[in-house]
Amino acid sequence: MCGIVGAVAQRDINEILLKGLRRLEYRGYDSSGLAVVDKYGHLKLLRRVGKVSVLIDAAQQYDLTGNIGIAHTRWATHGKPTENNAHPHVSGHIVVVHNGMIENHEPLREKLREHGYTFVTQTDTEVIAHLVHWEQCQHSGAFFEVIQRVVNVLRGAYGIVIMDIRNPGVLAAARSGSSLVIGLGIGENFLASDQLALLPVTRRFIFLEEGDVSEITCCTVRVWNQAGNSVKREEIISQVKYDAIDKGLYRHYMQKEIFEQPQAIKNTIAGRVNHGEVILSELGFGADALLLQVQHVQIIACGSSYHSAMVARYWFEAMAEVSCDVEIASEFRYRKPTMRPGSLFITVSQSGETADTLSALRLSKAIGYHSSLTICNVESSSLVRESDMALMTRSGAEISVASTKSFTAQLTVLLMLVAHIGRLRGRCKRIEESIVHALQTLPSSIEQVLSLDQLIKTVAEEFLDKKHALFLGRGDLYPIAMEAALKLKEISYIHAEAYAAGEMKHGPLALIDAHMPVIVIAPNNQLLEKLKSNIEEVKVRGGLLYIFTEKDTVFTASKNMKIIRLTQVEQIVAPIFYAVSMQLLAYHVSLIKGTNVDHPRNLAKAVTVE
Ligand code: F1P
Repeated sequence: MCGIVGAVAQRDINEILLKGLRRLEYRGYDSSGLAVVDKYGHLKLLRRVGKVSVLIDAAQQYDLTGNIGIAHTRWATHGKPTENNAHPHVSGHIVVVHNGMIENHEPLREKLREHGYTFVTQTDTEVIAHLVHWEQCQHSGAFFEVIQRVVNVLRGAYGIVIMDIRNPGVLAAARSGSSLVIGLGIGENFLASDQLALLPVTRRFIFLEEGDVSEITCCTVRVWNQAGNSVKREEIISQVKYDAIDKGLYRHYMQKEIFEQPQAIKNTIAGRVNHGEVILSELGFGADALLLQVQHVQIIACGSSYHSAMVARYWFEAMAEVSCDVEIASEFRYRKPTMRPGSLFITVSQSGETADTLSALRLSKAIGYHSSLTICNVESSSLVRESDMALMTRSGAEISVASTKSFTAQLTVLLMLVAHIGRLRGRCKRIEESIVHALQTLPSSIEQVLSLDQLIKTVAEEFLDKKHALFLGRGDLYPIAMEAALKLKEISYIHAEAYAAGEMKHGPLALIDAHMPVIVIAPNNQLLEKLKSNIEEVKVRGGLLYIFTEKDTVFTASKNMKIIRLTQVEQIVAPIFYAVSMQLLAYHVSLIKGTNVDHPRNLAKAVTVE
């Protein structure tokens, strides 16, 4: 989604802004721009459609030196991705960049028109620029007070950074539903939507909280909370790796992140499993007492995170013997959910900023859920801050839009949580021991899947001319079929569907012919024989079968049936293990089709708008 960088310093900041934009590219965007104020107080504005490199090339032709500036990568929501709609937006002496979406922009636009403002873009952001200008012209007061008045009338989600050309030593910022971080320097300060943008200039950060308004100069940082009171927010030293956005020797981030999974899982279980036990002490004092009262688990998530939650549902019910519902956040938040007594509300999210998931968490509090827990990859995220408890996935920064290592790390954490809650509920100790053992052997099993990269590539070659694909699984591998279909469609643009294999005869069998590839996830578990009957149904109708299974299962390859044999795996972790083979398949299909692996069209890494 959109990205923001702002800087106020005693040195020239245009390099910092452009470098920052480059480091935000992974979030997905379609245009970019920057505005600086030079030493004579003149505004210099440059915007371009397409890659940040286009903006950087254009910047070579102008003198964009200045000590204060703001920059933005835009992912179009209101108005097409054109140069004119790209941020920053200007109203008189006010310059604005904005992440998020202003829901009441239409009535505000009408009102501003009555005040004589003319709109030159189709964006909702232009409303903010005019509003700040109007407020400042109408009433005297400090810059932050103007911003406070403006945000009071805005509805929706925003992270905004504002510059006043007449006062070119101050940047103002406000956040509600869209993250903003202040980077602290010596004689210089910065703002960004993501700390990654600022790692070349600082490691010291202040994460703004919901409703905060802030003003930074090169030497001062001030923050006011939603109630308008001046507050001191904690300074944090970032542990995020500087080279988190470095591809190393890999061709794509997705490839790198797929191959990082054995290590990501090792990191995720480190210190949390020992002698057959799961230890989740980071849940905090009193957490066990809370979890002991849990009678039901409600999990909310979006996209790949929803699929990991779907797998966890099988696990919670089978291994911790607690009932579990899973729902997509955008559905949950807009129906009128009834709450079962003693329900634990879990959110799963790699970014921790997904707008719908965050709103669902807030709704859960309003309707009285017992307690909330998030499983997340970003410690400083809104979900982590707003949940009662948090369990971090430790997969490291994930850059590719399509989730891979964060997905398998989520499953790893969910499985540990199942073991933990199961133990508290007095479930069989042997289950916990088996979970721990399976998790400890998982990294080496995944290494073996990764060693089949070239074999999976040859399978992928057969998808070059395919327009559709069907993925089948049963039990806890059904959500993995869903995830596999999502991976394939998001990065190769092949239309893909997933079905619980037992559902085939209720409709999808009608699709089967020699042009329809059917990818079956066939682990060596108690459902294998059932699955074989479903495979037979496809086979006799001439379907093109690709069976991903283990070394010792009994399958005979035939004309239209390819068997891809992976190593044997502990069945408890089979969903995590097979997910990796499906990621490799999608990755290679994308390569063969020549699509943009890391930045699939129309998609973004953090979905901060609903
Ligand atoms: C959900 C999600 C990801 C997906 C992509 C867009 O985000 O759909 O699963 O890979 O990055 O967002 P999150 O809530 O897990 O951050």
